[in-house]
This record gives sequence, structure tokens and C-alpha cells, in this order.
Amino acid sequence: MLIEKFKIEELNNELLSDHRRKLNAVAPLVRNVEDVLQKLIDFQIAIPSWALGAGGTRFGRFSIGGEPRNLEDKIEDVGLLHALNRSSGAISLHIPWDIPGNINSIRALAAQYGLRFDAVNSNTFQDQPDQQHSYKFGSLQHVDKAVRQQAIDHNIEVIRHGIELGSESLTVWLSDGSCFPGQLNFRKAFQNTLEGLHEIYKALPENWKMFVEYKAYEPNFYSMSVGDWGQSYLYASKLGPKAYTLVDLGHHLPNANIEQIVSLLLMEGKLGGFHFNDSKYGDDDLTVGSINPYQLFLIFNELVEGMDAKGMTHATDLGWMIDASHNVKDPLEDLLQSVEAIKIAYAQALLIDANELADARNNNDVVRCQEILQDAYRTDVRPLVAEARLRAGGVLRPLQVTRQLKIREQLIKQRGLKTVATGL
Ligand code: PSV
Ligand code: MN
Repeated sequence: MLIEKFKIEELNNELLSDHRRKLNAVAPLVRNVEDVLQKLIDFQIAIPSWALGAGGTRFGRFSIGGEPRNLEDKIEDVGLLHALNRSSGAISLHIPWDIPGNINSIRALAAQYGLRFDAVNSNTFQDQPDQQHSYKFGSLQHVDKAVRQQAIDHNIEVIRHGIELGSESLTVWLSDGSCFPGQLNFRKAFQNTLEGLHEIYKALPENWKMFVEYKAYEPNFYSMSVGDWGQSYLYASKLGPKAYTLVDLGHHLPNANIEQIVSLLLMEGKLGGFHFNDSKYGDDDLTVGSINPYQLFLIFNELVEGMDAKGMTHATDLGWMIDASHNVKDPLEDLLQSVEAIKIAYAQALLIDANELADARNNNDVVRCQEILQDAYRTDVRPLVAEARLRAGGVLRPLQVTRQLKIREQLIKQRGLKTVATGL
């Protein structure tokens, strides 16, 4: 579904005076407002191809209607998000959920919407109908070499698809681990996994990165073979300079200090990418910023500070992606909310004066440290985010427009009520 340029202008015009009033209130408070706006314009967050349909739990799944029926529909949905917010300019594919059929037409379609292909993701956590060996007891960690080889071959196949699409990174998330004590020799599982990752690493093109994603638990509940950032860091370090740790916000044990993890990984040059979501208990895959927006801001504070310390480019030197599921919300609306929450946290982090904070720290002025952070966090930066969107050609209020234009109703008309998208 394409939204005409004139329509966007028309919708914005109605809201312009209200927007200007709000922007004029906040802009003078910001030191480097033009710089902040440019950084916001540049910052793009990839949308995963598996997050465009209704999600579910093991207890059930409730369709929302008009869900994408194929990869083309998914690209169209991300194109729509990007037209509205100008911040979702990339799509990340999960193989084999979304194997591109005709590569040229898929690439052309994405280009038409101004989208690029972000990291490709492999899947050795489910058995596919035509698969020879089962991953029931793991993939790269498996005691049987044939299973390990199958998982290696699959990852290399995913890289091949990625090359065709123009992706430049592979994300490997392994569900490998054990459910019961005694089931696994931890050392052997680690060594097998490392060996397999090495084989995959060797197949990476020169300019590619490999992201090793960790997760504390689920589907294995006693141990995970890439269970935390320490293990991921160990693999990434042993693999070489193209391997990095990927942080998925929902993959930690309760109360983990994710901002500290981020800071240290950045310091070591081993932070590769992000999967944004939010959670109350675990890997809840909730809308970014819906539960703990302050934590998100603190994470962005470390990201901005850590990237600046290394002279990195915020928009392009790390992989930014949403990884969420939508059980009760319309996925398109949910994703718009997530992107907005990320941009707000990023904008707030950009407000912090690093020198002022350093000074307060050096004087052990704990109170001032907190004030500096919370001043930024409590600044209403939404008009800045909206202004960046406006300048980039998007709409001032994406959510409102989605409803005004009756997007879901139109998709249901176009695709039908009972469509099911591939994914979990
Ligand atoms: C695993 O929970 C994960 O976060 C990985 O990134 C997978 O690729 C994705 O979710 C699958 O939904
Ligand atoms: Mn993830």
C-alpha cells in the first residue's frame, strides 16, 4: 500500500501549527538542536519480517486479519511503516520463514519502498518438513556430527541468500542447551558450537559481520549454550574480528544491568547489534518502552557515550532492529510505537552533556549525576522526533494517520481476514 506524497502533506498541514508550537517550546532548551535532528533523521531501525503478523503463545494465537501472506506483503508493510515514520528503512529476513523466490523482483520491490535488507537470520531451532536430522537435542552443539553439519550448511545457505539480497550480516541465535542437569557436557557443547560457528564464519564475505545472539533461557531451561553476554563474547572473541555479540533486550535474567553490559561490550569493540523489545518477566517481546522506558534511555545513554568515545557513527556502526511479537495489538501500530520509543530514548540520550556528566562524576557529585540524567529523561523530546520525521518526508503523527487512513481495514479488504504470516 503506497501513501501518496500529497496525502502526507495534506495530513501534516492539519497538524502543523500545533507541532510548531510544541517544537518552539523544546528547541531552545537543546544545545545542538540541528545536530540532534540530523542524527534522528539518520537513525533507522530494521523491522523483522516475522513481526508483521499476529504473534502468539503456546496457548494460542489470535489473528488480526489482513496479515501479510508472503514476503512481498511483508515488504509492503515495512514500506508503509517507513513511509509514515521514515525511520524503518530496512527489513531483516528469517530463513527459511522468508526465502526470497524471485530475487530480482524482491530487490526491486524493496528498492521501490526505499528499503534495504538488514541482517539475515538462520533458524536451527525448528525442524523443517524436508529436513534430514532433527534439532530436538540442539544444532551446532549436537553430539552427532551429521546434525552439526546440517546446521552449518543451513547457515551458509542463509549467507548465500543474504549476499543475493545485499545484506551484510548474519545473526545466529541458537536455542541449543539442555533442559535437565546431566543432559549435556557443557565443555563439549561449547567446543562443538565454537567449531560450527568457525565453519560458518569462514563462509562470511569480507565485508560481513556475524552477530552471536545470547539468551538466558527458553526453549532450554537448565542451560543455554549461548546463555549470556559472557559466553557470546567468548565465542565472538575466539571467532575473530567479524564476529560480535548481539544484545536482545528480553534475553536477560530479571534486573540485569543491560546498560553496563552494553558499555563494556562497546569498550571491547564487540557490540554488534541490538534487538529491541521490552519485558516485565523475561523474553516477553513487548512493545519497546512499554514497561521500562527509563532503562531504555539508560541503555541509549551508554550507547551514545560509548560510540562517541570510539568515534563511531550512531546510525550505521551497529545493527539496530526490533524483535517483538504482537499478541493483542495490530503489529503495524505496535511497530510504530516501538520505533517512536527508540527514537525518544535516543533523542533524550543526545541531550546529555557528556562533559558536564564527566565533571559531576569526577567530583563524586552523585546527586548532580542523577539530575543530569533525569533532566534529559524528563524532557519532552517528542516534538524533536516529529520534526525529524517531518523533515525526512514522513507524517507528524504516524499512529493517528494509520487509524485515519483505516490501514488495517484496507489490508483486510486486500488480503482477506484469515491470512497467516510465517514466523513463530
Ligand atoms: C529468540 O528468542 C529470538 O530473539 C531470536 O532473535 C530469533 O531469531 C527470534 O527471537 C525469533 O522470533
Ligand atoms: Mn532476538
